[in-house]
Amino acid sequence: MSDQRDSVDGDLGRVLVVIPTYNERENIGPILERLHKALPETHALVVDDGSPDGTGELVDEIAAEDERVHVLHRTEKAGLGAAYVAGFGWGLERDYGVIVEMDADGSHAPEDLPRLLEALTDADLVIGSRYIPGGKVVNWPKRRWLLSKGANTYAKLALGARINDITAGFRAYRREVLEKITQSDVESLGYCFQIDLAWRTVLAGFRVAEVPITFVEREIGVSKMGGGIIGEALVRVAQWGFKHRASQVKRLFTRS
Ligand SMILES: Nc1nc2c(ncn2[C@@H]2O[C@H](COP(=O)(O)OP(=O)(O)OP(=O)(O)O)[C@@H](O)[C@H]2O)c(=O)[nH]1
Ligand SMILES: [Mg+2]
Repeated sequence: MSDQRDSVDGDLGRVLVVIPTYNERENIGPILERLHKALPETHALVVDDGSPDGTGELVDEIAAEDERVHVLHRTEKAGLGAAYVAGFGWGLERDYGVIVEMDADGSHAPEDLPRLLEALTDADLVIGSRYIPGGKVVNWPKRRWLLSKGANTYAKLALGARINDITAGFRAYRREVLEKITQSDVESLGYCFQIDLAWRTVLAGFRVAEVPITFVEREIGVSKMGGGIIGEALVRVAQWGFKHRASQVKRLFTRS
């Protein structure tokens, strides 16, 4: 096998794809296969929160046969955000130069990942975006589309961030970004976690790029989306927006 790396720019280093799972037994095998077909050298870290359906044990079996697959077992379901933060920590302790967020349910196509990595050559965070030309969503009822689009418009207005899909969960970070933005605790859980990290990236002065992706709603398994997740995002985003605007005003006055 060649020692060519899956990242486009050799300087970016090795790639780790972090995949959080909760009851994804039927999805995880096929998604890992698709990932390695698209990017044979890339490593995957599955972060499983003790899935009752045995997802964690299944990935243990896969990992025993495939050195590119790793598992982080956590004892209880603690939310997507906490699972990602644990996964990032695992990756940062090792020599990965790029860390990717990807769902296990097939919504994020591993086949799109090479394009995300390519865009990292000129950016520090690349977001797979549904809401730029060329991006789209498949299999969503109108209600769900409106919710997602509404959340993005709300966040864009509240924060003034120039990101079209700030809630998207398919993204690639240079390790330097995660080293910096996870220095302070990340408490956001659901939807809001993605907004939180993107906003931290912007505030820290890193470059954010978006590439269009097709998002496909899960066919197998159960969604974990609920009302609490939406409420959390509404409140927190308003707080961040207010804080940002207040600091802008303060700066204006201290300058003059
Ligand atoms: N480790 C861990 N993974 C989770 C948790 N909640 C969700 N996940 C995983 O995070 C990914 C995204 O979760 P989904 O349930 O698909 O959430 P969603 O994409 O907002 O909603 P749907 O696509 O409608 O199902 C999937 O791979 C889930 O298995 C959690 O508490 N812990
Ligand atoms: Mg999903």
